[in-house]
Amino acid sequence: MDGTAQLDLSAPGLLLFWLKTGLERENYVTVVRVVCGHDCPDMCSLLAHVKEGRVTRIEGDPRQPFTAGFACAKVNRDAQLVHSAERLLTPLRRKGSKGAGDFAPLTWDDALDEIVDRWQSIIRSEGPLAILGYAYSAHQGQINRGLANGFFHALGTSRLLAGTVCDTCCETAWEMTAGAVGGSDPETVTESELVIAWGCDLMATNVHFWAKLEQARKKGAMFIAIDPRRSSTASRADWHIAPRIGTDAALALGIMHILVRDGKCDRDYLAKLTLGFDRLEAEVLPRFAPPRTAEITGVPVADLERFADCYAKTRKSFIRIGEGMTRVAQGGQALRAVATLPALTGAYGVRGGGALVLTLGAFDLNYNAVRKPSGPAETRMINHSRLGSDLLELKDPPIRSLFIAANNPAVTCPEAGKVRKALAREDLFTIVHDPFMTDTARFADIVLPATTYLETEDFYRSYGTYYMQYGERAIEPVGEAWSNVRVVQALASRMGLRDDVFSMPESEILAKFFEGGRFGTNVREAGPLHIGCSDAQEFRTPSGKLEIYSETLEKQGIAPLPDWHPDPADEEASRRWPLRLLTAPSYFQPHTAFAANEFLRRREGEPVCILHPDDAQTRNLVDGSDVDLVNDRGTITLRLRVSDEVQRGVVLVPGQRGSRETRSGTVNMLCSDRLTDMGEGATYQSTWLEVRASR
Ligand SMILES: Nc1nc2c(c(=O)[nH]1)N[C@H]1C(S)=C(S)[C@@H](COP(=O)(O)OP(=O)(O)OC[C@H]3O[C@@H](n4cnc5c(=O)[nH]c(N)nc54)[C@H](O)[C@@H]3O)O[C@H]1N2
Ligand SMILES: Nc1nc2c(c(=O)[nH]1)N[C@H]1C(S)=C(S)[C@@H](COP(=O)(O)OP(=O)(O)OC[C@H]3O[C@@H](n4cnc5c(=O)[nH]c(N)nc54)[C@H](O)[C@@H]3O)O[C@H]1N2
Ligand SMILES: [Mo]
Repeated sequence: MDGTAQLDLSAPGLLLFWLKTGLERENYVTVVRVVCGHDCPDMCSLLAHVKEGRVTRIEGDPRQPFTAGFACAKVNRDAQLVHSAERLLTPLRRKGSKGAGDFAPLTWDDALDEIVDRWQSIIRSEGPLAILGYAYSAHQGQINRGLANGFFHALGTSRLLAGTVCDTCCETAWEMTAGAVGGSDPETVTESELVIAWGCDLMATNVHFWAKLEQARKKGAMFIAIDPRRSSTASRADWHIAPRIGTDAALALGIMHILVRDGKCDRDYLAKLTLGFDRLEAEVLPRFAPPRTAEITGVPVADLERFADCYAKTRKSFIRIGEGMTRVAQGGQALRAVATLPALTGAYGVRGGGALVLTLGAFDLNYNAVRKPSGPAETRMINHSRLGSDLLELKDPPIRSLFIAANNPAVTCPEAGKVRKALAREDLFTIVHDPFMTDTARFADIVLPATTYLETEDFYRSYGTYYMQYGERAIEPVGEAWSNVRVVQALASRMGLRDDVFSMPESEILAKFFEGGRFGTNVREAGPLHIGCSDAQEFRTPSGKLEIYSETLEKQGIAPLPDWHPDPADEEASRRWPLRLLTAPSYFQPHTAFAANEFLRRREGEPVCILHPDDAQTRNLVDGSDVDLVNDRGTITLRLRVSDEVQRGVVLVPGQRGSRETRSGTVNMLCSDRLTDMGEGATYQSTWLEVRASR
């Protein structure tokens, strides 16, 4: 905050103050409390400084205890994103061929009329299932995301099984173990004595947790990072354990084997609050003695012993579980095994102990009022990871029109080559709603300019903390940009939908989330609200216990006990392609939502792949050269960096970068649309390939 400013933070919502330097009109600065709408577990409360209708500065809001007054290096610069010269200012209609990016402006009325005409004709001839429409996660507001999906629900179109590229595997696996509940409160990590970031690059994707962790470390807590690569988090840990990709279940089971062997289990906790430990102990753990575990994971026996010893010493052990390790063929088993570990020492029973993947399950909100206002309960669901093949292959009826908001699947979905091939279909009427001309938007028939979160008001709830908050809009929409809410309300009215949510302002829709629920507070005025969380982990499984053995999984034909087996399809692929893909969001360019911020693009640098020096040497590849990444799905070209931050046999591709930045293609053109063992998730890291000099 400016040293000269007087800011009254006690008044919620809109805050006005003078700059002492002058009383002229241009010196009015409005400070608006907003909520960061980007896809991130932290959900910052932010203060947007606004002058003459423009955001001039963004800073963290000191009144939010978890995000505590600092914003990450990306969001700090969102004034540049919202006022970027690359913003789309009007609706556009395609002139050239699909993908060429040749468009002419048209009015909103003409654009909406054309969309509605086409949809009505498609519905008349082939029914609503011939339309697929969705909004994805780039606007985390429950109304901007939810109402767009509610609109397609009410229309009875085909719908997206959303989240499969992201968290459905870890969410399902957690649910099968602990139930539909959140994990440990991240704010209690300050009281932990041992903190483990298990497959989670805190510095990149959960930076406010890192700040809390620092407080615990000052009090003497030990910090261990478990990650196949030396991530920026791992390089700052007291100890970095580097298992092979996809072997976390074996690692966790190996640690459990030692805890049992040495009599270090909390038998009382296991008997009272878990189900099936006896079977795990008899049927699974004997196979994970240290020598075999070391062979599978690549973690030396001495390290396994030391890790088990550290873990057994305290119940105040907090495991922050990341999503990355579940994006492999056996990802669900990995999560279930890691989530079982805190039960063995009883860590789930104490404040500062336990595990956290997501907190979503704790928010008992009436989402359906917005997401499912009316329309058929059942419809045809399309897995997000299979978007390309479904658009190409579905019949009875085929998809004739596609509406995408807040998502860039031509870059971020698996089989991105298939996605582009599908988007190029001349008989697919495609509408893309985005603030920017993305790789996906280039294929659209109609592009609609979207606002960013700074131009919208909405209700937010975090997926990595226990806060919810209403965020006001900081500025009026840039150009002719419309929010997701405004677009779907205008479309709903034209399509004749009568549900009240399609004609209410956001501030009234807010109340819908709380109908019949347990939160009675005036959320709009309250600022950041903590919903409360018990110190001991609650279990909402059928048995009311932590289900090490899951009957629900058994009924689905999935192994009911956490286990690890080599994956036959991965083994087969690895015989043909010697390197395994490792992928994770990069710090300055996670996914593509910040691609229009030139400063952040430059800070991230050009798109690269990273190989271990030995792998580069055996292939005669030198740092800084162009290389082709090749497998059965295609070839892409990136700049090579050589570094021992990755293991031998692995190629790391940070982030997902668009066509204008990469030399050719994007990494997801190499990733298969195979699904995980649980939750139908994406398996980006079950991708095998070779790296060669580019010609
Ligand atoms: N600032 C910011 N925050 C974000 C996001 C963002 O774009 N920006 N994106 C958000 C989204 S959508 C998501 S899904 C989350 C994702 O964030 P995380 O949950 O942190 O998951 P990933 O970044 O996918 O992977 C984290 C780490 O897992 C490691 N890893 C990969 N495979 C394995 C494995 O087999 N075993 C182990 N132990 N580790 C492995 C990777 O090397 C990586 O360092 O972050 C969210 N947070
Ligand atoms: N190789 C590989 N691929 C991955 C991953 C990985 O780790 N590795 N991670 C996966 C994961 S976890 C995720 S969540 C996905 C994310 O993938 P995407 O959902 O495609 O995320 P972004 O690339 O950020 O694209 C979001 C788009 O929404 C736009 N947008 C922003 N705000 C708004 C708004 O308010 N309204 C509208 N209409 N549009 C808006 C942005 O400009 C941007 O174009 O990627 C997945 N893909
Ligand atoms: Mo994600």
